[in-house]
Amino acid sequence: MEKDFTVQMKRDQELIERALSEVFRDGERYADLQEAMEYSLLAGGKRIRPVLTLETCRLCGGEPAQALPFACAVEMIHTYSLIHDDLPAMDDDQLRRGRPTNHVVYGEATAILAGDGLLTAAFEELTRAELPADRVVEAVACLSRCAGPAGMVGGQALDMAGEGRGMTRSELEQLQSLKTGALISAAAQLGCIAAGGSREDRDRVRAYAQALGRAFQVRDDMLDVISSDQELGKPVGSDQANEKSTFVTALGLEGCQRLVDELTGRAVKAIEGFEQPDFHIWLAESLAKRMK
Ligand code: GRG
Repeated sequence: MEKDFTVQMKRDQELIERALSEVFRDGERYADLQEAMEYSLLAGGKRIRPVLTLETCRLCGGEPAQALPFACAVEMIHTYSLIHDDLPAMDDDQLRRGRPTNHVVYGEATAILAGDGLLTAAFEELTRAELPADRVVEAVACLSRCAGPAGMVGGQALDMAGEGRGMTRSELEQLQSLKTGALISAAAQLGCIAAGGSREDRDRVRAYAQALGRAFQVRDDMLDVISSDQELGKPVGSDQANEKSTFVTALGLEGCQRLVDELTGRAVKAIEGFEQPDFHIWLAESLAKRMK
């Protein structure tokens, strides 16, 4: 029978929760900025990206704890992107991770600053890793490229530009591989970098994460239709309300699941060459069926 890695995943998540709760512990507390950052950072969330960083470090022969500051940095960038994405100027959402969104609680100006604070502090967090300087520099280069205008922020720009008009499938693919895939790719690559993995390892890990990221986003589009506000902790039906083109509008639900399964197969194939790819295979297959 296939091994179940739920316990290992829980252990990683606990390690990450503890580390995230310490990021701002000894920092200065100016007005309600730190509270606003921690409100969203410590609101739960699946922690898929930082788990991927820790486990990819292990996959590439490293000790996961070495990669913990890199894992926290990725989650901090992810959280900033959610805070900004929920703002009235973007999706104007009221619920995230089962709680009122950051701007609903702290106001728009503080929510913008909370996002800015998390984004910049993420790079400071990278430098806290007790790793050779060349690996830290490589991590800074990788994360800034994947999260910035050539990656996630660029994807968000394409997303906004596409609202209210139909997008072609290739436009959608490009948008999603930037908006969602780039940060997932960074998460995996940072694990490889922390472990001092070879160029070949990095290429295999990147290919895995690119396919996983695309499958994750297509499944996310499906959940917006088939799940509930309560299960997701955010409003469902928002893509339709915002007139967004998604894979569901392009392929229908069945077509989407076929695509998720095909991409999952591609992810699994990309990492077959590693000695112990079982966790990554389990993760990809679990995410293909996820309900939240
Ligand atoms: C505002 C710069 C900027 C970028 C926004 C991440 C993003 C780009 C927008 C969020 C909306 C969205 C649906 C993005 C696609 C990526 C995605 C599926 C995010 C949700 O990630 P999960 O499911 O969330 O991992 P949790 O809460 O579990 O961490």
